[in-house]
Amino acid sequence: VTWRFALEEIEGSVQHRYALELKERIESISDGNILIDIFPYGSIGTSIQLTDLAREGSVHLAFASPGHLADVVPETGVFTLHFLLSEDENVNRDILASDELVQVFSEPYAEQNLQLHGFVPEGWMVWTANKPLRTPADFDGLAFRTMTSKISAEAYRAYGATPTPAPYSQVYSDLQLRRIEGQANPVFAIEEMGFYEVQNTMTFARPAQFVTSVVSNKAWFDALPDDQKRWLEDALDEVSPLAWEVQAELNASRLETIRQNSDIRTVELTEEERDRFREASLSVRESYARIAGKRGEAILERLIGMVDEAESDVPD
Ligand code: 6CS
Repeated sequence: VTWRFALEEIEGSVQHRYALELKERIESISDGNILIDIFPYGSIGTSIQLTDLAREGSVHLAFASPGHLADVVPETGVFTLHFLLSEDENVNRDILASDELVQVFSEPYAEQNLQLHGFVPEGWMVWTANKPLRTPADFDGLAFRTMTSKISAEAYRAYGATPTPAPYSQVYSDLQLRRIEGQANPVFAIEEMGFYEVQNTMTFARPAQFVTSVVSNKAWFDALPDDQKRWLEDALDEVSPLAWEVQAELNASRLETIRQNSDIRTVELTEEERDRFREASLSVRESYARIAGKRGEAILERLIGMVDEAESDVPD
């Protein structure tokens, strides 16, 4: 049999490396009886289209990023909120990899015929524009590309920007044509999608990690023979820590690549500057609660609790 796995990112990306690791494990444990066919971003559609294909079962496995998915599974919009997770990347890694978090979200995903397998952090979001973005005032009226869900737009509306939702594949040309003036993505993506070629400043504010989720068609997953289910779950468990290493490595090495290939300016915000964004971001939690309802609100509170608990466990 062949399992089809659709990616929201191109070859060489964090998602692609993840998929290759999964493919190797599944093909080996099944003695070549299961093959994984990887579909990198491009040929089969935008993130939302990939999610639709996974919901209807045309692809078995897919990445589904909350930034887009939140219009389908509103509770996932919590990952688009700024200054919510920890400043400590390792705390975030542990929370995002926890069984508890997957359990909390499994019902909202299941209602959309999606089996949630886990969350994958891909690094801090970095802002690009043709100027530094040091204060919310720098966002004033800025046509800023966001992922396509309503809540993703709210995060930047709160800073005064004019949010311009667009699929990932459209961002480069929209920047080139000046239909948008800025966007946010992890460094590895800014490099591989070439955004640094059409922007002159990267602002490091660490507002949020880029988080994605790994899903499968629920009916397909439920019907898998027990041994195949176990192979998939074990392989996903093994790949998750590797993905963490891959994102760290790519985000570091590609910053060097960007520096070598351009004279882009990099701006690191001070804690005081970040505080202003933090303050401005808080109202978006109310928008989230409105959109995601009671269950979403409970998830938000639990996530805040998990961060607090994990941070108090961290030795100084
Ligand atoms: O900005 C986006 O739309 C995309 N960014 C990344 C890093 N992965 C997939 C997502 O769709």
